[in-house]
This record gives sequence, C-alpha cells and structure tokens, in this order.
Amino acid sequence: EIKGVIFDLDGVLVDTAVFHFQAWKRLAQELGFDFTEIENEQLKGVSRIASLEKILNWAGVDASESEKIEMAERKNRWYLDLVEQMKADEILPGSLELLHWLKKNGYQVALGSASKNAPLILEKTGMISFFDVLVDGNSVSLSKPNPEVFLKAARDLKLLPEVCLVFEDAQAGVDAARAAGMSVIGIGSNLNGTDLSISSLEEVLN
Ligand code: B16
Ligand code: MG
Repeated sequence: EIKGVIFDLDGVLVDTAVFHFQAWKRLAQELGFDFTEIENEQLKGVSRIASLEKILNWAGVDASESEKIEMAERKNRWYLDLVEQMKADEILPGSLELLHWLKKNGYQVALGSASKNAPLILEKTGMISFFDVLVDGNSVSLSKPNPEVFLKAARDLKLLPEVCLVFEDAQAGVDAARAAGMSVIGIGSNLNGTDLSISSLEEVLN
C-alpha cells in the first residue's frame, strides 16, 4: 500500500524545461553549436554540470574545470532571469489538485528533483507548503539514474521504498525510481519500465 508520493519537479509539476532550453541554447550559440529540442530532450533530469558536459561534447569544445563552472553559472543566471517571470499559473495542469488530494488523504509528500533551484521554484509557484520533505540538487551528489535522490526522500519521510510512488517525466528518473525499489508513474510517452504511463497529472484523479 502506498504511503508516500515523491514528485520530480521539471516536467511533472512545472514546465521549466522550456526555460532550461532557452538558457542552454544561448550558451550553445556562443560555442557555435546549434542546440535543438532533440538535444534538450536528452538533458531532462540530468544535473546542471552533466548537462553542460554533454553540450561541450556535442559542440566538440574543450574546457577547463574553471571554465565549466563559469559557463554553468552563466547559464544558470539566464535561466533564473526566465524563472523570475514564473507565476502560479505556470504550474502544470492537475498538480495542485493532486497535491491537495494527497495531503487531505494523509499521504506523505516529497520532492525528488535534480534541480538546485527547486526550493526557489516551489516558493515562486506557491507549492512549497505541500511538501513534507525536499530532496534536490543541493542535497544529493549522485545524478539520476542513481537512486540516491529517491532513497533519501523515502528515508527523510521515514518510509520504506516499497511504499513510495514516484512521478517522473525522464527516463533517467524512471530508472532511478526503479533502482530504488519504488513504484513509478511516467508522464509522457516513450518511457520504459514504468508501472503506468499517463500524459499529465490531470489523469490521476479522473
Ligand atoms: P538546475 P528535475 C532537472 O529537474 C531538469 O530536468 C534538468 O534539465 C536540469 O538540468 C536539472 O534539473 C538541474 O537543474 O540547473 O536548476 O540545478 O526534472 O530533476 O526536477
Ligand atoms: Mg523531470
């Protein structure tokens, strides 16, 4: 029986992928690389520094560790300028209704995101108060598909992995949830290894 629900952030509760895309595209342009939606797909659920390394690789550009840090920080400043304009109406359909329902029905709720900006985004959209536990890019060292982020969320909720359900939109995240021994509902198509696939959180209560 499920007792805890763990949400990924980007692509599940809010659509920040469009902002990541614009900011990475700007950086890629400076590197002389034409970054498209196809490459952006491959960055979903991937940490900031691992995303940068993929882009440098596609662009065929070598960079020192300090140059990488500078580029990642620059991308993040552009990303934050875009996030700054976010409001509660940019929450993905069905998110608020499901969060309300879960709290009303006694479920424990956690965030399990790769994003270091997760607390800021949850504040800006007014969703932070629904969460009993936040695990994000600031508190884990191993990127999805490593299960660390979800195992830490379960531990902080004081629940066993087998009573936790994860909502994920990225293959790396689905793999991480599976490796953690949790049930997983995938958002979107083309995800392997889910218990169920839906196209949006709107479908959960309907
Ligand atoms: P940040 P999620 C992930 O969020 C995004 O999908 C991914 O594109 C991004 O690179 C990563 O967070 C790190 O984000 O630069 O804000 O630390 O899907 O795990 O909620
Ligand atoms: Mg995601």
